[in-house]
Amino acid sequence: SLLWLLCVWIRSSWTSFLKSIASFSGDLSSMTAPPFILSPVSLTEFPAYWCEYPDLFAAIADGKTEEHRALAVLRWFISTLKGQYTSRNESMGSEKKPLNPVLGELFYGTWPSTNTTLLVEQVSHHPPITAYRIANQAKGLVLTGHNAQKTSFSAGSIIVKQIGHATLVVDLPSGEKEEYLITLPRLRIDGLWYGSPYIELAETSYIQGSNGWLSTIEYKGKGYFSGKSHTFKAILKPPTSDHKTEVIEGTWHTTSKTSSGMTFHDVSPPKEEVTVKSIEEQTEWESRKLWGAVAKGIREGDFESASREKSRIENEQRQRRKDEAAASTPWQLKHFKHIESDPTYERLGKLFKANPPTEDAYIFLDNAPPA
Ligand code: CLR
Repeated sequence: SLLWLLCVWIRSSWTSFLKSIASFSGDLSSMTAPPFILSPVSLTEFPAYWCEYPDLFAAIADGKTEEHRALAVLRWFISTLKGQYTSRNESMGSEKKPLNPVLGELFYGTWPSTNTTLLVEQVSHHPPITAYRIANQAKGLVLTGHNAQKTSFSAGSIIVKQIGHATLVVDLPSGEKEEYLITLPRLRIDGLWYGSPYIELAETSYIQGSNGWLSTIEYKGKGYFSGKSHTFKAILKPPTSDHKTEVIEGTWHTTSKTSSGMTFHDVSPPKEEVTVKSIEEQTEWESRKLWGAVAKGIREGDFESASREKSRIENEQRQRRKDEAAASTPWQLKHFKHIESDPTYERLGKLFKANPPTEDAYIFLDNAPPA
């Protein structure tokens, strides 16, 4: 029957997709995936996951002591993980391949409840690198970061090493600045053989405060120390022995507790998704406008027009790069400036022996568009 043929086709295109992953390491974004695994959302939208609980972000500024603020940073960070790593499974049934942003692609948003703003720019296409800035001006909070991925294949899973880091700057009422360096966990994409990929986090990530407080977050999945998926253990270590170490355990997509049994984080309340201008109000470089036709094709199952529109965008980009080369006028970033080594990363990274010891960064040019 027709259904049988369809199943056979899906299996064979999925199998050949898996084979192409297995024989490959590097940049997954450039790989062609079968249509049923395509997401209509561009990677430039992903930094919005950092602030889907804008109150928890804002609460960092209300911490009266270094310890309270370090705990608030950790609580906010853990509370972003569910959105970052499980939300495609929730909204689309499995992890999907996001649209690969073009150089210069932009994504702007706000969280009106707390007057928090988001600005994202695709700062490199090859390899894909996304830079972002999230600010709550009234609270004196700014998160700046960039991310890229290195992928490899191991024991049936895709391993994604996240490259890049984020820094959070807190303007204290005293006029001093407190900084936090945030590193990112390693991802494993499992469930590939069943055609329903999902993410598990692995290894360790860190949050180092300039006040000396250090969070070490260890991630485990099914079959490790608890047997449960999405398990983590965070240890918040004080700079001196005047304070005690906090240990927090739980599953990041639900809740966690401190060692005294108090609830530490709970992501069951509804999240606040980022608010974005309507497509009609967006410029040609803004993600949802730029990918509008492709996204429509994917959403409606019209993969022919999706792939036609995608080729049109990619050809346009290739032509643009050729023209730039011919005129010797390389593409200029709009909101960020690239620096080879980030002094904040080096200074704070030293405190926990960050690996690598130095990383590049993208500095915000302080030119957000008017709201
Ligand atoms: C991007 C930065 C975000 C967290 C995040 C979540 C999901 C990751 C994504 C990052 C990078 C791209 C990614 C994606 C999951 C799947 C996708 C690794 C790290 C790859 C390119 C697509 C693989 C295709 C399979 C679904 C078969 O803060």
